[in-house]
Amino acid sequence: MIDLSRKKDGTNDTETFAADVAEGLGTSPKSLPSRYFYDATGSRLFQEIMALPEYYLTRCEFEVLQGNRQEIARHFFAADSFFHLIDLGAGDALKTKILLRELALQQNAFDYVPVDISGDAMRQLSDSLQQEMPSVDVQAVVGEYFKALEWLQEHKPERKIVLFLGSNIGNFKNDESISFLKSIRSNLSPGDKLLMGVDLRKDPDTILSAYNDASGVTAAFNMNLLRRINTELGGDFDLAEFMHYPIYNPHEGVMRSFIVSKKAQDVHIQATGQTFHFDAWEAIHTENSHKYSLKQIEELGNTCGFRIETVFQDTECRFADVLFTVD
Ligand code: AVJ
Repeated sequence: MIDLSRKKDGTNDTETFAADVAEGLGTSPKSLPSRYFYDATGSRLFQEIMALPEYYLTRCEFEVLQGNRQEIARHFFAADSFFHLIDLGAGDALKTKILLRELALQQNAFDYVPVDISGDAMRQLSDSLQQEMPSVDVQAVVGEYFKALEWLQEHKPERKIVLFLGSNIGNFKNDESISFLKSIRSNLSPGDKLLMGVDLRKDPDTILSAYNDASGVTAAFNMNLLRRINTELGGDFDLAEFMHYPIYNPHEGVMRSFIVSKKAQDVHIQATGQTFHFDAWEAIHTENSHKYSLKQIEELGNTCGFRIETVFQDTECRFADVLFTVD
């Protein structure tokens, strides 16, 4: 396993978290970065979200990958040369395993490079693949996407196929998704590919329900940000005085999640030594989840130096896995 997660400037994770929280809560309108959802509790809650009846995204992508695995494998093998299969934000790689099972039928054609910021997740994934698919060569990388891609470009000159599944691109703002895809592109060469999962535009009620489930799991996932600030940064958020509030804007195609303060209140955070005031009904913006039309995805790809090779979709056209090529 390759660990690129250590910071050069000597700051630790808690200090970075505290600085990001201070900045987000100190600015108007207030916000918190969605990457802080995923501590152990948040990751467990996200697993629960993926199993919710309302959260169609995961099941749809499963259907897309399951139904098209042979064709996807054909595209990957088409160039007939060894490749690195780089899985950005691999996590437990449940969906990638559908492809790996198919790809593993051809030995020595590729190695699997899962990339994730969680060292625990990468250790567990390496172990489970060793058990389930011992023939697959696994080279896990712990670190942020950019660093991992740069490292790979420098150390692994062979052909690359990048996976960015699960509609994780949706969390970026428009300009961020462009710079993200451009930086992926800058670490790829002609003939390399990107398979990206995107959630498509659809009935706004279907989208809203996916982020406002009846059992309240998504609410707990959102509020986990405040719980984390309490336990890790010595905050005194009273969770009962805040509420989860998601809203979908069909014009922009953006699902936004907020945490709303139910009353005027002050919150003290020990780690930053600051008190933050909330007006009654003041909101913290916590997440964006973009929904795309296929036309927008094509434009986004073209802007960043990618060309669409094939679009794979579920039968109801709710979700797409788009295969891009670098010319
Ligand atoms: C993991 C970013 C794809 O935006 O749908 C699920 C996270 N947030 N429910 C998404 C999430 C609330 C999810 N992504």
